[in-house]
Amino acid sequence: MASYQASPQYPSTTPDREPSSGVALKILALFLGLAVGVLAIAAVVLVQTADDARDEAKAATGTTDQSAHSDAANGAVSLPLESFAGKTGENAEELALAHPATNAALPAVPAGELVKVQMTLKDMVVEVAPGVRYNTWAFDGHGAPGPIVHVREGQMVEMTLTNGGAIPHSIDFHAARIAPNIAFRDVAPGESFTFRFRANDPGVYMYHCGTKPVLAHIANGMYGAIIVDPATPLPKADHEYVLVASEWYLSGDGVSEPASLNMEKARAMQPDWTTFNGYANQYVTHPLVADPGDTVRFYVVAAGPTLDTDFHVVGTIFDRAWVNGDMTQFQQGVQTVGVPAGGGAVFDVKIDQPGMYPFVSHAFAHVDLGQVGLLKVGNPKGGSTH
Ligand SMILES: [Cu+2]
Repeated sequence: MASYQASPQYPSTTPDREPSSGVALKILALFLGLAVGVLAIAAVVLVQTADDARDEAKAATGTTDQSAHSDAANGAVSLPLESFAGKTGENAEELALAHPATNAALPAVPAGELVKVQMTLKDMVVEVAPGVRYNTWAFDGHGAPGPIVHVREGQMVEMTLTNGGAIPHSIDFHAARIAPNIAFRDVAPGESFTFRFRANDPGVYMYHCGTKPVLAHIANGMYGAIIVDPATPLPKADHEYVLVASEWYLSGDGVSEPASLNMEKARAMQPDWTTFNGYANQYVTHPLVADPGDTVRFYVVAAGPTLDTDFHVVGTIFDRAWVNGDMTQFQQGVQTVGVPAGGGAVFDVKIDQPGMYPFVSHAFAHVDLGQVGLLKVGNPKGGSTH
């Protein structure tokens, strides 16, 4: 089990203090100096005494019980934190096979000028890894991430959030230019709220609950992707997949009973699981598919709540990468692109040779924790290498 060693908090910034014996020695030295008139000798003694005092003070800083007990009120974190990484239910392979993968396919853009989006927030249990259940605040019918919203530049989005949960929630669309205190306001339990924004900025964006503490609301599953197609379409792609990367911080292993959020782990950025589309390794068990020679487009959003995703497809190079979701230009021939928490990017790969091509966050601790999938090109023989 990975865990941090308990470590002392930052060393005290209090200046070194001379112990009382130092003060006594000072007086003694002064007395002696006055008595014998050998001030030079006394000065040498004082310097040595001060050095000793500093050493003592440093030693004391290192050995004093500076306990790292948490103080929830000021956000401090108590280390070590117990990790449940890799703890699945028994027969994990069977459970993974039985768990249907989240549909990553980009849905079509709705017709018309106005796109109505309705989401109902619900307190619900979802599975985040084989046999690992978690108490989310998530979107009814979807879990986490929420539904993929796909519109075209210039369309009006009408968002209605219905709060079917127990506490206030809200929804913040990064694709909108709108006063957040009005549009992204808290919606009380049992209430609905509707606002509109025009999607004038093409890109791939995150949406999420913005209710405080936002760290908790995102960590509990309140996030998703909104894709705004540019008015001038991107080059044709044969497959378009949406991957929302996120991490999970568990209060227990989630096997015997559903886990909830461990806020200390969230603050310490020590996730138990990291995922694409909410479930560890789901596209390893149920790969995304393409035919040789197809152009495959990935829309990647890093939902966090805190960690970035370093997107990379093993065995190929991005033919086009719209970095940071800047749809006005793409980079060519790049290997790995950082997608910041709260950001998005678009990637094209064209793979001619049949095979199993892993897509990962190349920050490889994330792969160990579940942020990896496979793109199956053609009908290859043999398994994957990662
Ligand atoms: Cu919320």
